[in-house]
Amino acid sequence: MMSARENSTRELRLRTFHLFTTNNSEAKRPRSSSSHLRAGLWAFRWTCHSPARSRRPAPCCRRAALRPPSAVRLRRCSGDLCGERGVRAAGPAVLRCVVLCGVAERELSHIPVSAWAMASGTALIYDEAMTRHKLLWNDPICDIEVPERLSASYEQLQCYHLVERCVPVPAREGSEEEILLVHSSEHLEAAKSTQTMNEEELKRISGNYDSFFFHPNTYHCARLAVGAALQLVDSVMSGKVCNGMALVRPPGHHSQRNAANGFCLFNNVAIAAEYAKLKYGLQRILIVDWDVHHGQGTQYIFEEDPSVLYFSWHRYEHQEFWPSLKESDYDAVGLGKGKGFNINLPWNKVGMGNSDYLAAFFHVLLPVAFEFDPELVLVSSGYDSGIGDPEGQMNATPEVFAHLTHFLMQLAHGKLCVILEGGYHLKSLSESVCMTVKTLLRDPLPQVTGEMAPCLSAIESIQNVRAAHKPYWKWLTYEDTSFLHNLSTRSDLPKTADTNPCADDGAKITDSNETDKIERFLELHMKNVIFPVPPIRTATTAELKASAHLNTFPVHLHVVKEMDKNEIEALVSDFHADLVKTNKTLLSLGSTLTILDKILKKEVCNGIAESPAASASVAVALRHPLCFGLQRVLCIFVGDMHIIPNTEDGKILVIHICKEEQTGKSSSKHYIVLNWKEDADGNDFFSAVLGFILPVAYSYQPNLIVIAVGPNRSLGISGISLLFGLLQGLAESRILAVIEDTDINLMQSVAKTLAGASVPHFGVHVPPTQEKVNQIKMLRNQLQQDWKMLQCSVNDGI
Ligand code: X5A
Ligand code: ZN
Repeated sequence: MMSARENSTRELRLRTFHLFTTNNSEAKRPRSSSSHLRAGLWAFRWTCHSPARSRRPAPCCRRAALRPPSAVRLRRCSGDLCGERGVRAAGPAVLRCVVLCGVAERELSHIPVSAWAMASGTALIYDEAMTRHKLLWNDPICDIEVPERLSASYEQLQCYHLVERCVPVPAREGSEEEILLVHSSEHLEAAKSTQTMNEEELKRISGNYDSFFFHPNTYHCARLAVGAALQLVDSVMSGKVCNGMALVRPPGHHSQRNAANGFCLFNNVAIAAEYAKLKYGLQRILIVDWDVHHGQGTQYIFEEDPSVLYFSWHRYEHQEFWPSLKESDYDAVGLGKGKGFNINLPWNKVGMGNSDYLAAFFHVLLPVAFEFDPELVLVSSGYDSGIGDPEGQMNATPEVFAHLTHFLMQLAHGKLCVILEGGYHLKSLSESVCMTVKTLLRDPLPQVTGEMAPCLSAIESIQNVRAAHKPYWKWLTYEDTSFLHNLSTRSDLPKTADTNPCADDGAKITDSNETDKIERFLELHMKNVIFPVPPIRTATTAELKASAHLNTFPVHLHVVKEMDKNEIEALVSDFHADLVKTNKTLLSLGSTLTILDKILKKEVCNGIAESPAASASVAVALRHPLCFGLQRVLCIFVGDMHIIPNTEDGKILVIHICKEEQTGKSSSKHYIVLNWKEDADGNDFFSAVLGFILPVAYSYQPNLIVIAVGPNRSLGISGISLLFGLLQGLAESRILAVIEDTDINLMQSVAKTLAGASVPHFGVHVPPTQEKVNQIKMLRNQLQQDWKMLQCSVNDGI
């Protein structure tokens, strides 16, 4: 007989196993394991609440409080938050266990809390009822907001077999009380009164607002849209799922306290944020609005509220584009206590594309978001910022939304709620929705297509918003940011040549010919973008698994068979026979190559190899993939590197992170030295990853990534995990980890991150020192001609 403890640990592993099999096999999901899940074999998930955290980074005990104890004893939850059966750990961190399927409590005692980081599952909310709000008369402004936006998106999700991989969550009507969290009772009553109106009356009352139409079903649909957003917040905050998406109509972000506006009646996302604050005591919520319109409604609602950080990029064209407001510009930073918590990135040109959006994330949103350290992330997810949209006229292709989603999944322990806003090109919309959901489900990401260089106008906008926010954010303290007043897009100025050819193409996409053309383009494009996902996520060798005790750890690692000695010798002698000094080195090279082979053959996504000589392993491993015909391998090496690989042919790019200049070699295009010693009192590395490493990596577009940790590493575990987490979006997630370190915590953390857990919590955020910022500045100046995603201002060297 198995003891209760063994039994529950077994369940824990089964669940984890299930997670990866389902995540990775698109169509052929093992039915039996799915019904196991439904039957509640693995019946609980964890979430963590930390009570009363101060908004500003406080002493490190704040973070320490978040770390769960090694095991918790389960007892009934006091019910103050969830009202469900659950647990409460000793200490300030409250761990709640939601018992979904009635597993007896005594069976669940002493679950290793490492399971906590694995809270998993993606909620999908869709209710056909929300297709029953529609325009009844002729109105050329409103006629794009059609019911098919919802049904087409859902059908495309079905087509990719994504629906069945999500946890279905029903929508509900938001209550009047919930709507009143944001809206006035006058507004609520006006909306309610439209249910019984005839067409003429509906048309008249619609005329009271800018760009809105009422239908007799509108009020019901809008309440469902609100309720869907709240259901999603509840699913994520209760730990039932880790993240999710709600497909809703009508959208919300233009709606204001007292007015409908821009196809929006109630502000779904704003209500969700207020609800999360109230019900879960959250103190920091991030709203990312990637819709192509400015969510002025959301801005007004949170303008003075420092607990909600609102970021929006939007087509602006010097206030020419709807809603044509002065307060949509970069200098609207928030009011009163909310100063610094409203971030507007106005696009002054149409045709912005993948690289412009990524640059905005690297140089504006992500550093702010990491410093803000949200407890929950909400996305006002409009896809009218995607290619083919008649409103946005931008050029971003669906796969970029996978990357944007992936970045946001690294915040707030992965607690991410994506709520639909706009998006009016049905094909572009539905493919982008699929990219988002696929990423939420932790599939490997497709490569972003197109030249990786932001256009001049995008850089100008980025520079100005950075300048506007410099007083409010520590990471900007030592950056030189100055306002740029003469913008290249001002019509009274002579036009400067633009670096991005796409951006010059401001041709209007209005006629149906254009729409069809983009539809055909996307049909083909997505065939190239979607790729078969390897059946196994993370590979390791038996030796490592035993030595690092990773078998007691709830991450499913696939053990690969090792090569025999002769085989390795034969392979190694082709490259660097001289490197192999000991038998042990030879064997570890064998493990490394075995795992690498599996990655290159696409049998596994990623893998971890332990090596007593990381430099040697890396030197061999770096040449091996080139024989497979890969064109670009990115190697990030942390610590002392004894063998510097030859990078002259451009097929290898090395970023070497070490304590001080020890190689005597200075940085060049393909060999970059970053002297970075992580601060002992807190984490300052994220600014280097976001502002430097990611832009270089995205500019390079590698086909494979090798991240190696050698001796004498200058980064802590969280910094290294952050590298793994953020770089996973590249190279179709093909990452090989080579680790020369006996630190089990490092191994486990890397394993977890590769297996798809969100990055662990960092130490307290400290701003990088002036010296460190200067180094990045110098490297940026030296390299931004080669690696164009580094550009974030037009002053230096463009
Ligand atoms: C949600 C959304 C757009 C309104 C445009 C009015 N609204 N011209 O995308
Ligand atoms: Zn929009």
